[in-house]
Amino acid sequence: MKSMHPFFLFKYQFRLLIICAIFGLSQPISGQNVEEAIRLNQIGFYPNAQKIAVVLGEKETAFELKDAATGKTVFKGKLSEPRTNQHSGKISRIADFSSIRKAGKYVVEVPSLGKSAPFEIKNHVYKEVAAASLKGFYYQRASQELPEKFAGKWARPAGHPDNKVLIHASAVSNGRVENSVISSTRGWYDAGDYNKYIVNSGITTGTLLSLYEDYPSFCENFITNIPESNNGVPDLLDEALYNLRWMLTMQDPADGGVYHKLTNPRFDGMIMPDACKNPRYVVQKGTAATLDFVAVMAQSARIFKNFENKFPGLSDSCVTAAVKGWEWAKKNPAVLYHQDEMNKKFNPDVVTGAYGDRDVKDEWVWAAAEMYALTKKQDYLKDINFNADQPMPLPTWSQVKTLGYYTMIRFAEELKTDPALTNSLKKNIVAFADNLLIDLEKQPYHTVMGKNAKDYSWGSSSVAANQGIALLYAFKLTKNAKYVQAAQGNLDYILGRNATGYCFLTGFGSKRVMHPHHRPSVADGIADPVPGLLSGGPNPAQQDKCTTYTSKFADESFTDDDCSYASNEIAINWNAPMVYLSAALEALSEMK
Ligand code: 9MR
Ligand code: 9MR
Repeated sequence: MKSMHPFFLFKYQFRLLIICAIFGLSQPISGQNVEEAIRLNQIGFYPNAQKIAVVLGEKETAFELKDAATGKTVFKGKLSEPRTNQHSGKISRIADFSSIRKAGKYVVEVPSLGKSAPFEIKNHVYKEVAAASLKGFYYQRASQELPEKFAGKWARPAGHPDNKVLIHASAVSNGRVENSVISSTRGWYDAGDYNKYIVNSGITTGTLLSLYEDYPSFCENFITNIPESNNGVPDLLDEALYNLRWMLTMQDPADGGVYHKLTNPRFDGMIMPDACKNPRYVVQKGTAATLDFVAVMAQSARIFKNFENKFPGLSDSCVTAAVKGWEWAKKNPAVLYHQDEMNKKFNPDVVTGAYGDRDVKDEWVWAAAEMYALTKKQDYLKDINFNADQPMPLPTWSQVKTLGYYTMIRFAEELKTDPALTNSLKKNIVAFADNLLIDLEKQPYHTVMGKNAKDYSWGSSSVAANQGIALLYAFKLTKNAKYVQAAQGNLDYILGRNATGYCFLTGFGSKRVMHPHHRPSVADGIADPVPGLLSGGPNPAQQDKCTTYTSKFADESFTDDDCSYASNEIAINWNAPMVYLSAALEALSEMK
């Protein structure tokens, strides 16, 4: 366009605009035109599952299902009545092709619009999604080289050895003076940053271990190609153990309290792990960290008891750690982590992720439930209020009560728990699920996710996944398949049937997340981001102030830009429920 007269330039741009307008939302993806006004799970569906696509707009009333290779029409259907989106006011209709069960590769076509992303109908359709999500944790490993054999083109040298971590002034204790050195290697990086936070590690590890306890036989063949594969232990447990070994180092041997986090004073730059050289500290012990630690150690003790021959003494070490942690918490029932307060008293200032929980009642519930399940001692439940008469909160890093419910239910029979308590917890889980299901058929994307604008909080993809998990527990309790269908709907949401049109798991889908706020993905010079990581998803608060958001509507407030830590970071506590949901659906599909 060298030296074009301004008038022609204007005309040229105008023509471009018209062309764009004609082709509307379509954009070429993986070599074909995919109509973005048609939204669906870009991976696919089980043969007997509910199969739904969403068609944006009011005008169209019919759709076709076509064989992706031959273009042959296999089904013609009518779109539903229009639905109005409560967040954006946009109108859409539902295309339901659940009756098609034949395995194959298909597209949905709305004649005047175009074709959807291609997808499959087949058994084990989420096998790769589930395995990649678990493999995502391998890529988050600190202190370890990732060789090509396991990491493919994302191979990288080890970063953050963490064998010389400093005791922060806030963390001094008997035998550990300020700036003395401890070793605290391994563990997973928390997220797009490289720090390691016990509170967030707790819910993450607990969620993964619960998948193992809920679907043990599925986990036997849940394979991710990690260095420990073939050691006779499920990969899921090997992966969890990588983090568990780090967690064990975070307990102060002097008194059993657990450091809140292992961190740089400030975030590393957007550089590779091995390029990071800043000193790292363990900071202040706290009750939330200690109780989350106790819960995970108790659960691990239970699980690794059955692997005594592989890991001699591990289970006992976990018991000891859990008991010591519990005793510390008893003496320190509500020591909160106030980062700003801490920084007023101690140097250096620490400004990385705070995970500053203001209420530890729920951590008490979770830890008590796990200790009780481990020891069968009623004592642990003394003074613990399960508050089953109040609405059940969805698990998040700051709210873990429901993890305690899940464990109490899982072991109710074995523990001969008071039926009054068990029944109240069961009722609460089912009530939570029923509440999610209200008005499902009015939802623009036909998902329980997003009914409430509050679902679009920081890390909203994990809200979808955790709702899915709660629904699967409701299914276990009632055997009513409607709960599995709704859980599946939330996986459909994550994999593309949502208001952004993105498949939120890196490495998957036709409309992919390419620029997560994830330091290795930004710094490694490889176009594709590290795979198997769940992007946070829409978050209308837009705390990152990135300028590339294109919408303020709650369900659209997402930008695939690495500036966006508020909508497009990845995090271990979001990946874990993604692993659970996709793997549990696979496990359940095998049982039918
Ligand atoms: O990279 C950091 C990310 O992991 C956190 O979630 C986020 C919020 O705490 O902060 C990111 O770091 C940014 C910092 O807060 C402000 N300066 C720019 C940093 C990198 O984008
Ligand atoms: O997931 C956390 C979210 O609930 C908080 O609102 C947010 C701001 O404090 O921090 C999120 O956690 C980040 C953590 O602080 C640092 N590592 C990255 C985490 C995910 O963005």
